[in-house]
Amino acid sequence: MKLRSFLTLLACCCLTFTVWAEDGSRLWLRQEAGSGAQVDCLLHTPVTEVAVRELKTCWKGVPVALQLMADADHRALGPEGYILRSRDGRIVISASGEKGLLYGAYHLLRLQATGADCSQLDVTERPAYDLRILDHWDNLDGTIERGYAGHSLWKWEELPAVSPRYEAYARANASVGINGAVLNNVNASPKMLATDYLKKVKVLADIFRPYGVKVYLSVNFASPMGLGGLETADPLDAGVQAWWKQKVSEIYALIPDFGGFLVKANSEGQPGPCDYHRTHAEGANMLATALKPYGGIVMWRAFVYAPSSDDRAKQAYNEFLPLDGQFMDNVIVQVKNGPVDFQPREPYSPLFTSMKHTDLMVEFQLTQEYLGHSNHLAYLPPMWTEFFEDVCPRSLRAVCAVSNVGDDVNWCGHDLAQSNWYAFGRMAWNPSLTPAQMADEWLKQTFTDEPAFVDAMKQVMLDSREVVVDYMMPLGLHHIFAGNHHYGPEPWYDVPGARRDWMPPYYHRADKEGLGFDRTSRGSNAVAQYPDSLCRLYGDLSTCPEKYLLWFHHVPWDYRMKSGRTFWDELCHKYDDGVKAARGFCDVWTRMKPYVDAERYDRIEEKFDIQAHDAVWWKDACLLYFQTFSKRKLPKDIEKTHFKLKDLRKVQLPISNYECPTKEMLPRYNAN
Ligand code: GCW
Repeated sequence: MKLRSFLTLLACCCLTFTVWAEDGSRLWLRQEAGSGAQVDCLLHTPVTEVAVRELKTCWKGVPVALQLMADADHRALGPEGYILRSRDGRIVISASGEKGLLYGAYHLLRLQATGADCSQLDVTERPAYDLRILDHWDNLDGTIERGYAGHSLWKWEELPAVSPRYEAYARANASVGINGAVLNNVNASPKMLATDYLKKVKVLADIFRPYGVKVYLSVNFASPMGLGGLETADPLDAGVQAWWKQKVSEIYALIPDFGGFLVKANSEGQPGPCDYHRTHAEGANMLATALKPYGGIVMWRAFVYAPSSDDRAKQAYNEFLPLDGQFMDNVIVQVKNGPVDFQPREPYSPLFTSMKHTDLMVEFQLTQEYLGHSNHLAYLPPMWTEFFEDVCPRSLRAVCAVSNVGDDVNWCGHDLAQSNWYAFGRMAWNPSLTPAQMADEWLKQTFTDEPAFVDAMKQVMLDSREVVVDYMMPLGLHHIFAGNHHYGPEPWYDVPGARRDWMPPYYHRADKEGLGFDRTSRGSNAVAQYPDSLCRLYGDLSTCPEKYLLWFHHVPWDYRMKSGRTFWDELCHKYDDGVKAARGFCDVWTRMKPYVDAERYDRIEEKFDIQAHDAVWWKDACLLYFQTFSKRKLPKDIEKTHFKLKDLRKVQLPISNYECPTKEMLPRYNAN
């Protein structure tokens, strides 16, 4: 090769390298620009323009036509459904609404990116839910409550100046079907509704609209006081009602398709209707009345628990079930998947099978508050599938998830955590997609379709959540996290006089007899909140699935498990399995090196290394601590502990509730 051509080639390589730095910013949307495919669309709206542009840029196949159709078949698919068909040497994407065309375009591009055969297409799609929403817990000062991927994407100080990431965010959502974003934390500042801020919200809404993403806001129930200067926020007060009506009309004048409000009321210190001896339904309906003329909705959270309750797990049910049937039809009660709080594993919240006359939506959490923040891989779809085994997807009106997105270049802190954002959108569109299908799609689009890579990493992803459960809280253990953050173990954390339901011993109940929270009829009887068949199953120690054992039972240390081991030995083995599996992830990743660019390889390698070390920290902390109650030896066939309990008791991580610890902050053992 001549020197000149060599230098040109070198220059091209450098250019490609700089343009496509593998910093994770491109998510799963990594298709190279194509050769300018032929794309026809008679309709010209901002939404169809996005669809056409996406196809023209990336589609590399036969000509594509986008067609709006008004026949019954298309109308039956709703405004977002679509049909993709190969016909006479071209592909027709047809839908009854512009959003259907947009989602159809992304479907086609996904097929191309995953290497599917696009020659004989005959696909009909309709989303399972009309509302597929991401909740951001972003504060106006730029921090994100429980956010581990940097600061907020929304730069309130700079708006109306626009960051290119706003559009990139909307595009990513549209590509997986997410159609709503609640912009701010449920612990909401009244300032969010100030006119200055609403104008900034409008800028975001305008950018998101062509991507089919509606904007919603979390509101502080006492805004009429904090912002409006009224003396009360009583929902039955005429002045309060008038204030909300006026505020809502101001919002819709700026944002005609505004989605509505999300409300956390009378929970963890937030104000709410109960402050005025009104019910949650009265509070929600007052806001719903103001929003109704504009088509807006209220998402009212059922995440409530008072220090006086004998069992926190029972409280949402106790407070909300009596209100069943009292909410207006534009109110949706938003319930966390489990009865306590996004733990690595919880049984489903019994509200889902009891509140039959109220629209409900499930709230999942993508940001890994209780799953190793953005240091650990925990691919969440297996958790959602487990939930949907008990809760029929059709019984829900909508789904939402607390976002794991921040302003980190790779959006989610951990490159592999992008898969949870991706999968949430796909699942919300079609909850019967399997975790494996979604992992497969995501891996092929984000990395490579090389089978050796996809097969190995798919297995790692599918195993990851269960592995986290094993090394953190196996067999139904829950909430034994450190007192001042939710990253590491601190099962011993106890402050005399403090709220019991914020202390791990409240949840694990370790004593010389055994371990676990007795929620049977002999204990708190939370089990009675489940339908009879489940109540019997869970309530009997011999039939309770072992994964929920310590959630429902105080289990004697020498109880005989299905494996034939004593409960104590089984617990030790579970932790040990978790550690070994987490180390196994590091080994698999080492073998993936040939298939991954160096930048992402190194970043992910460091994350897996942290995860494996943290697994040992969890195992040693929990087993050594519980051993002070069980007074039993660790089984000989598990790995010896590396740490001493007294040293682990001293670990304090210098992090706030919106930071992920760095490797340097974490306890590490010497493997040799
Ligand atoms: O998971 C807990 C978190 C709080 C959060 C709360 C909630 C936004 O620890 O940080 O507050 O739940 O869901 O309201």
